[in-house]
Amino acid sequence: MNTEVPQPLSGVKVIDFTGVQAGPACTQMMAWFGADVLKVERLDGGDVTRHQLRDIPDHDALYFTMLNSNKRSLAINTKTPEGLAVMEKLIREADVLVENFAPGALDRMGLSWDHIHELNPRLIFGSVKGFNEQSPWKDLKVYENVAQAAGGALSTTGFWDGPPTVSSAALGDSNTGMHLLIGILTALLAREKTGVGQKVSVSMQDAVLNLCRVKLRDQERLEAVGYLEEYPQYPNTPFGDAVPRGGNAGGGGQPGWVLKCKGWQDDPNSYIYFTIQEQNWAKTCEAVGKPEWVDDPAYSTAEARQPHIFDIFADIEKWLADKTKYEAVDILRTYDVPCAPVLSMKEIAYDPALRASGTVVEVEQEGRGKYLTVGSPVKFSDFSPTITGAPLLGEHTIDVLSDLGYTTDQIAELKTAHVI
Ligand code: CAO
Repeated sequence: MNTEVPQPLSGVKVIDFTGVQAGPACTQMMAWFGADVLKVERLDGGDVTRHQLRDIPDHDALYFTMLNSNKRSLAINTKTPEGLAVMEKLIREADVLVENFAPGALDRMGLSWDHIHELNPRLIFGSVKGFNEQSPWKDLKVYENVAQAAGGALSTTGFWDGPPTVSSAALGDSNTGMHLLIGILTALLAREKTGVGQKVSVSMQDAVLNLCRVKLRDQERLEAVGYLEEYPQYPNTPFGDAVPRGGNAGGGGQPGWVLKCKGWQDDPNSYIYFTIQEQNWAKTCEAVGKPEWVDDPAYSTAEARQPHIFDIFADIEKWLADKTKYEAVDILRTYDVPCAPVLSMKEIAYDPALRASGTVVEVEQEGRGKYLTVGSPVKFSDFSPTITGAPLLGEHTIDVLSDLGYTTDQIAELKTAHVI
């Protein structure tokens, strides 16, 4: 790493008027990459995640610390004229303002996009809502699973004989934050050319759908031909008129499934994900001890395999029965079979390689001590993000107001008036 290179986003001033997960995930990544991110929070407890699911009484919850590292905190009542005046001063000096309040909350506070743009035409305004402006549901408050329901993830996840199922991956929250980050960085580049900032909006429904595009592909295929040959339903169960839930089937042209390994009876994660790569069929047969499958017409093409794909997987499970998931992957990798052990969160937390790469990091947090969190999944050749602790509520209030030109007396008055 070249330590002389400044952090990529150094000098970018971000007002982080966000809460819960979608907005904070976006601004946290900006902070990791060097932006000066100031979290603006309510006086009464700040971001709700400070209090939710606490593991240590009287200390900010991991939910908060894991989404707000590398930031500063200003605690202020922005619904007072004095608090609004502080926000307006901050907006005049900032490059980016990000918010994810309920629809209309910022307008009610006196901070409409028109007003923000007037205060600082260069500022980029990033906004997350559950639904986009054209949606009949645009007034709804939205959390993660609501977005997964509306974005197509729920109806297509799970097993065909069970209910729609949520994903544990934050498709609605962090994923939307990442989309917003792409939009904000794009708008920052556009500003280099135009000198003017713009509003960047991402809805959670749209961001979920963007990740479910293969299911929209399948809907079109279904309407065209009436079946989806890579789904477990094919060819024995009739398809309806909408994409069904496909269990653990592979999403592309390569069939795959979750297969049991040695010890599955006692260990809920003793499984691998196994993929049959069409171009690797001969080596796959060799790997699982079935060389006779290579040229057998009942097995040698994807089309021939599909009607009895679960018998094939059952045979492969017999081969896996005396191998742990790690032993199995170690063998299969030598035959170029795309596969991985199903890792528990415990295995991930203690994985030395994820620690070495900075994907999982230990961070020192005031009052809490060391805790584990995710580091940057994005790796740069000239820069390595350092993850630091999250701010205490209002930890930087005095510093921020002093920097804005408020005198000690004025700050004391704001305190007396319960503005800060
Ligand atoms: N000072 C004074 N008031 C403040 C403030 C501050 N510093 N910060 C926020 N507020 C006010 C807001 O203006 C709002 O006031 P009004 O409702 O009177 O206008 C109020 O606090 C509550 O805002 P909120 O948006 O946080 O409302 P909520 O907690 O009821 O809803 C959520 C939370 C997430 C459902 C909603 O914000 C939402 O739908 N956001 C958009 C979608 C989204 O990002 N969801 C992802 C959440 S991650 O799972």
